[in-house]
Amino acid sequence: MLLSDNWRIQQYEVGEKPPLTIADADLDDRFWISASVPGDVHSTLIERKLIDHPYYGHNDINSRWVEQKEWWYRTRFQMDSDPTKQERWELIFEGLDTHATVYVNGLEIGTASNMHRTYVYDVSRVIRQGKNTIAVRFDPLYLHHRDKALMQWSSYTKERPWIRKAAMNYGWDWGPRIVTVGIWGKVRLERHVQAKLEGVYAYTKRCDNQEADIKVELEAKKYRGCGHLTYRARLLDENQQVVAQADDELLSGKVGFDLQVSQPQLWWTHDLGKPYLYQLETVLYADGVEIDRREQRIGIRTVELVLEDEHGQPAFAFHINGVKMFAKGSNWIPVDNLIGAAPDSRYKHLIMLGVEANMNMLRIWAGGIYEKDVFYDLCDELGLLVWQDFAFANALFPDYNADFVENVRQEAICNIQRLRNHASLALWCGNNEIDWLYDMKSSSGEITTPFYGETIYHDILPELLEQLDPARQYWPSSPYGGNDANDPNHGDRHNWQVWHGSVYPRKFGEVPLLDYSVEGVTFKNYKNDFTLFSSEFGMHASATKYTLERHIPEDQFYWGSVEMAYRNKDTNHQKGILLMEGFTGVPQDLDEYIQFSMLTQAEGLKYGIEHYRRNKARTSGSLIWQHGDSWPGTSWSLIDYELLPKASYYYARKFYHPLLLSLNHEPGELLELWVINDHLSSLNGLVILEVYDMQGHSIHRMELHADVEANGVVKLGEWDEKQVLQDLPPEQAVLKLSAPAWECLDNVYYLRDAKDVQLRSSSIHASYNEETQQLLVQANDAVARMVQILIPQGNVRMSDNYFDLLPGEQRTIDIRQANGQVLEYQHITVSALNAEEVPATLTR
Ligand code: BMA
Repeated sequence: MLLSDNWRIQQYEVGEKPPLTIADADLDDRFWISASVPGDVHSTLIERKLIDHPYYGHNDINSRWVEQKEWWYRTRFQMDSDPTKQERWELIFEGLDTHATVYVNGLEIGTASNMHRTYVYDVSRVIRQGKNTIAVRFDPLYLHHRDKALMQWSSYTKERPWIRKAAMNYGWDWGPRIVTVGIWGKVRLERHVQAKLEGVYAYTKRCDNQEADIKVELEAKKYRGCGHLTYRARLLDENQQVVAQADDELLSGKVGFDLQVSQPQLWWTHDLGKPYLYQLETVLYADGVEIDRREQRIGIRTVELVLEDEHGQPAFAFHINGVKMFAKGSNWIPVDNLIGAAPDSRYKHLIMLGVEANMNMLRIWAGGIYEKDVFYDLCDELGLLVWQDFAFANALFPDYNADFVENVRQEAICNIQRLRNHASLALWCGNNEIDWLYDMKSSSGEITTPFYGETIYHDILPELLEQLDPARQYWPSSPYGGNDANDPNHGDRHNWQVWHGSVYPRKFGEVPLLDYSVEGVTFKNYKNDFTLFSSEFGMHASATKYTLERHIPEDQFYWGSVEMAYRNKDTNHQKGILLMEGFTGVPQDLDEYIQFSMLTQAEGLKYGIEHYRRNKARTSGSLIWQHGDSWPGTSWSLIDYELLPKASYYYARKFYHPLLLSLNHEPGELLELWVINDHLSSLNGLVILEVYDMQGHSIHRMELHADVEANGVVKLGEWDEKQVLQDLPPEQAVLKLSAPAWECLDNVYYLRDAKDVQLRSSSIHASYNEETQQLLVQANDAVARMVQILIPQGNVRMSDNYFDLLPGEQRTIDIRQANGQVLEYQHITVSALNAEEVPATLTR
């Protein structure tokens, strides 16, 4: 029974004694505020217009009082009869945020102290026929940390290390402080008789196209007077055909067995194959009568993180079903600051956008949550791998305190058991940046205490995983491995030279250095990075104009306004300016800021990722920081809060395409032409390099025959600028790579930084066909740089945007509104960096 209805909330002051009957069935709560569960207090108050939306202007500050109050939730439910002696009734909270006391019919049944856990309470002796009442009290969090020792390091706030809650709730360098409270997960009432299935764990021991060996471990919990227990497990394919089964006694409550599948359909990431899912159905019987059942989808696949290559050299490469893959993806933060109220559709849109951008891996970053089930279900279905951090980010944690450690242990057990059957789950990782930053901060003298938290990542988590998920690998931190922990020669690496200006190489114990200069923060530094795996890197870009306009007061809508600065939560806003200064030049107004920052981010990521991919013999992955936004800010995201992709997102579709034509070049140096093939079959055909001037005249054309191995990379040749450009000055050249016979995308290059490229003024013509729902865009007079199609509406999808056009070249763009709303095509406008904005004309 799902208990999502009739919830109401009410606030009390700390110390103000609520009525003694507050948790009783007959309390008159008609004047309480009705609330959605799952959800949170802020969302409820927003919905009822009791607070202004915290994402508009500085409103988040006006609702800070919410975190100071004591909040009560209440609901009622009906029981047809009293529980019998044989029955067990469990009240299950999938998410309580955070310090809560739970009452049923006026009796306190337990407490909770961790947002990341599921809490199960036995209420068999408390519930009864007729009306029943649940009441939950949430304490303000300061009551639970104000008497605790402060940690010397805890990024963005000192309050969070003792509180097991999404770290980003307290504010991060891309989001505001909104300390949520409430019932953020589903609430269920479950009935069991005699026994219940407590755990079903299934994993692939080995597999190939001929045969697979699946290991299943079952665990049942028996209650007093339980009969003779047996089980039946069946594996069904997509046509509901049974492909393997097992049944037996379950005397001790625990059993392990193998299921053999002949000619299995393997689960692959979507770029390498089909993410095929079987269904595992497990039924528990007592004296032959069915008493419990579970149905879960599993994938037959192996995923291995290989740390040493075939030559005995260090590696960091995921192998799926024995195939080495290049991980292409991004880092995932919570989809909204108001996590509980975020709809599943938001997950669907963000993950689908990832798939459409050719991503095959998402990393769930440690400062958020262990995601909702919908996230992993979608990744299983759509064929994306998940790198899962445990929820420890950028702080010391009090691992010397037994209660804290026990809380953490239960959190880990709960999430390992919940997630371990997902085909998509590739890796567990202990924390975000803690091992690396502890060393940096103790070297600089900022931390003088021991490494509090170390035992969690180096003892507790690996020990639990060995028992509960032996089939999956564990990596203690990200970044980790080598000397220092951000060493390019071992493990994974976060490249924060670019943007944050951190200086590398560095060794353990050295005082960390920052270089805040154009050269210090430039994305050109990516080319010095021969990492084994780049698990975080990126740079800011503005949100789209629509998103900013929606959340900023009109009189603040200019570059340099207080409100614009408020959208940027990063420390030292100068970094972004320096980055643009080196590439586009410093923007002078808001429109330029939007364009310049988007172009810099898009070209910067392209520059770095094409380098990593050309180097795929050594580098095996790139995960961009960051996928989406949790509020309408300016950040590292590819997709803004209103689910509108930035220029970098459309670039990602190209630079993450499994078949990439890539040019490697620096001013005055040789031009190298590369082909990167992530497909599992070899290719041959013609690759064409064409050089144009800004008026679109063809200056030079080269045709090269390419043979590319499966999952391989090849350099087709190298030439000096003069050979390729003839007499054309490099500032006036546009280069286009194409391979007409292959399923791949054209790639366009300029040979100088955007600020030095000599664009001519271009003009755009755009017409929208209401019948075909397609926009036809054409540039005239000159090459149009970064053509931008705008529609003042959220969640709009286009087949392409932020692209370049040669004069006379036409591009047809499919457009739709992804939430099923009507597309506001009457308001489409199109512009380019070097072309005035024009409205699209309408045709039929
Ligand atoms: C890394 C991440 C995040 C942060 C990002 C941008 O440190 O792990 O903590 O938001 O860089 O600074």
